[in-house]
Amino acid sequence: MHVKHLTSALTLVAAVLLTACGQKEEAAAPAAAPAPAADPVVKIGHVAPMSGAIAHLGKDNEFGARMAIEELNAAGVTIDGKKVKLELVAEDDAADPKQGTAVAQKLVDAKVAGVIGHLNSGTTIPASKLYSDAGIAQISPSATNPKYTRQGFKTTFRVVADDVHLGSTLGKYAVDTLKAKNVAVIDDRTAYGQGVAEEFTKAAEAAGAKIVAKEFTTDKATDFNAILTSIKGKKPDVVFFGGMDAVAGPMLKQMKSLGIKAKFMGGDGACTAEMPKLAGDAIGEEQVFCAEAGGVEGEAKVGMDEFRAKFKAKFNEDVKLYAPYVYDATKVLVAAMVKANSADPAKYLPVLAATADYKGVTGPISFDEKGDIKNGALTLYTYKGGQRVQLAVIR
Ligand code: ABU
Repeated sequence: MHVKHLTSALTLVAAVLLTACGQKEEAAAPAAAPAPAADPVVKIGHVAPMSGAIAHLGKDNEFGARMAIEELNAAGVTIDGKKVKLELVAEDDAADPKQGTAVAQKLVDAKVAGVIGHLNSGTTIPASKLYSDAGIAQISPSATNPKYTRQGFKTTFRVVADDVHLGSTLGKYAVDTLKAKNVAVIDDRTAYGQGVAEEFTKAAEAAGAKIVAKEFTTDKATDFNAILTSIKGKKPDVVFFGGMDAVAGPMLKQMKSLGIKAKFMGGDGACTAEMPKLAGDAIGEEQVFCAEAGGVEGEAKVGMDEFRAKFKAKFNEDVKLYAPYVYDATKVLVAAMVKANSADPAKYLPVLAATADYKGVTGPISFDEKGDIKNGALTLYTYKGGQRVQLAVIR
């Protein structure tokens, strides 16, 4: 054999032997234990303003969602025979309608199974179209503008009463209980503020009050001297403000410095535990009256009180307004998935719509044909000694 051919043949034999040895070594290595399969993840979106003037309320809402998700994961959630891990996907809409739709699209793209939020009517309503188009269930724990659930979408739900209920009850209360004859109305031009002020106005007029002034501001304003000076000249018994606590607090301070002694009323957005901090001593004793868009009393209050204590222990903060409603909304959503044996919105949406008397910390939850809470309550509050004090629960 030619030397060159002999060398090639030897090289080939060596290569075959080396490969065979390698294979033998591999085969001899102990097989690695298969990694345990991770629980499938079900993503739940949450949106609220985590920046801007009402970030304190957004944080309150997000804490409510976190608490529910953590409890559910700790207890174990099984869907279709498989243990799942719930994952909160939290977004900040800064209470801004444009940012609201941007983060809604982000949640749709992230394929969340459902959304809790948004906090504001002005963000919740435009975002609801995106969730509806994507077939994703949305439960708002706090947006009270009636339009939200009146768009014919099958995906919109709300666990609080709406502005028709809020505004009409407060308007009647102003006249029947506070004996207001002359009323001034201010709103912040948001979907919520303007809507609740209109409902209040209709009810106060129907009950016999005269609207002596109608003014407006914005949800970012800090100086109200011009509108309050004009209002002062009209001598109202009550000033109603449609807007949030971040504006209501400074407005009360400026009313005090102008010597306006009228009672001050607000809807749920100005009915927070933060108001005494925001208004300081301008909040007065029983000068401010407002309503939360839900509430429990009697034996049902035990669950709410326990929730508040647990919340305080966990986050070292008091509930500011809607955290318990967010907590319930999250649990109602997951209960529908469990009952439907699916986290696919197409499968669990009809089950969610049929929710019947779910026992929440905020009271029983069932939805009407629009997705609104059935038989929603309101809680009237005033402020005394720097504390929010409950007056009555009204259905
Ligand atoms: N309901 C008061 C706060 C949220 C909103 O409706 O804009």
